[in-house]
Amino acid sequence: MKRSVLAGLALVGAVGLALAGCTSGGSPGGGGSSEPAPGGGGDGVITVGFAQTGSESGWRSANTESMKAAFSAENGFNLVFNAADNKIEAQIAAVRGFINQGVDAIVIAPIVEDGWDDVLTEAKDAGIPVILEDRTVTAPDDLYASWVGLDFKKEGVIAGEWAAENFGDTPTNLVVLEGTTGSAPANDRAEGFNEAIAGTQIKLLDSQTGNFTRADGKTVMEGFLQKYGDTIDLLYAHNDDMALGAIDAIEAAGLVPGEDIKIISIDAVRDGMLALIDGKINFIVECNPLLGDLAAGLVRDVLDGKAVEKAYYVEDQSFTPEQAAAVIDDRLY
Ligand code: GYE
Repeated sequence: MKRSVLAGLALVGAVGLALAGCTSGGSPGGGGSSEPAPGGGGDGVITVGFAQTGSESGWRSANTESMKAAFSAENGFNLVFNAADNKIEAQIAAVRGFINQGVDAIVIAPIVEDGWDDVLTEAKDAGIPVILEDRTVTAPDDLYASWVGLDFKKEGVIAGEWAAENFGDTPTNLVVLEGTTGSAPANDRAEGFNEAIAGTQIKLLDSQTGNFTRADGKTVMEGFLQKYGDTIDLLYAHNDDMALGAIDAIEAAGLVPGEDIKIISIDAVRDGMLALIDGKINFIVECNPLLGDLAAGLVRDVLDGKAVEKAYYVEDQSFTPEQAAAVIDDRLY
């Protein structure tokens, strides 16, 4: 598969790239054109149906905002927005609705990886291009035009390497809060982390889904604490929100998050970064949610008939408390 890495976006965000009108590096929408692109109504306005997962996390709020800002009326779009409350059937129904409505293009942040073949085939048969943002699917890649997002497996590897480096030589009991079951980030972040800690003295006590939410992160951590008490040394949470929920549970159990139980999480949203600076989280791997301008660029390019690659990876970075403190004032989310 052809893949392209969009480097340097982590701090400035996708907005910076679009404003710069960058034409190099194979980034989508590179022309920076304000010309209306072709699209249904003959008025130059492009109608786009966007099927969002829901509103489970801080990452998701930032992603939705970024998408709404990019697919704005000022930018020549008519955005039909749907958030599926993380219900797979509802998200597929929303995509079918967009097809019936005859939108010019469909953008999907797929809740789970599997089960997309039928509805993607229906979109293809209807001649409506599909662009995926954020999460990936297992469906054949000729069923969608392109994808833009993050390398979730690499995020897991970076988290796991930090764990291995800091705790790998001493017996360490690990619990894991997984993201939404069947989602690409939950699958890939687990795989990457497990590969990186293989052969170390880190031992997995338990791993359960917290559905990427604070509430479930807290509830599942309460269960872990009841079962394993203070034998837990390390928590790996697949996102900041679950780590923040777990912090509440750890404090309520009379333990000190970041000390009695070390915490690694992923996303680097503002609340997560503040907890990191506070010492309640020990290490965060970034996952950049500002994908709106890149997705909008892809929609324009595909409707303009330009060649696009199948996958565009946005680069992530990682933060210790000191590194977080140095950048917190410049963060966009
Ligand atoms: O890490 C999590 C969100 O798909 C990368 O979904 C995204 C994940 C993100 O709910 O916070």
